Amino acid sequence: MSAILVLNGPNLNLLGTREPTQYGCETLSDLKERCISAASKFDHSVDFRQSNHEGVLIDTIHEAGERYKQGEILGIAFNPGAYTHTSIALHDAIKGVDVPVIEVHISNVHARESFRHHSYISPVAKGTIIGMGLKGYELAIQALAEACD
Ligand code: CA2
Repeated sequence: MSAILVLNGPNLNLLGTREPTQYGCETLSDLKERCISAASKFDHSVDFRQSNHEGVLIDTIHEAGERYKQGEILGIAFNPGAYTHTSIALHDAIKGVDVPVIEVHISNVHARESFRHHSYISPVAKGTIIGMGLKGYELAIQALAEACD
């Protein structure tokens, strides 16, 4: 059994507490359950993490690079939160390791403020899933589980 790393960035610990129109009513813990259930359909496990700190996210991506090399993980479903739009450091971290990353956004960032339209992550991601709510994480898990590379 391999694992899929589900990594969430800043403020996503607040899921389900505010802004239900953008992010729905489910909590981060509900999201974790969804991810575990989605991965179990492919006999995979989930390593579910959230951090509000850019450096912790970078360290987790570096660690994932090592784990991918060892065959321990299949890839990362990554919602970088607002760091999507600001972080060259996260861009460089993903570029610096060999691990497939699917970028996930709960809301349709292109239908929101213009500062959310640019992503530093998309050019280094294998793919992006945007605006599909929490279902997007399940789709990312499916994509990583069914990938042939
Ligand atoms: O749509 C997404 O998933 C985002 O990555 C969410 C980020 C936002 O900055 C990105 O532009 C798009 C924000 C996550 C904050 O989540 C909250 C959830 C509930 C209450 C407050 C914040």
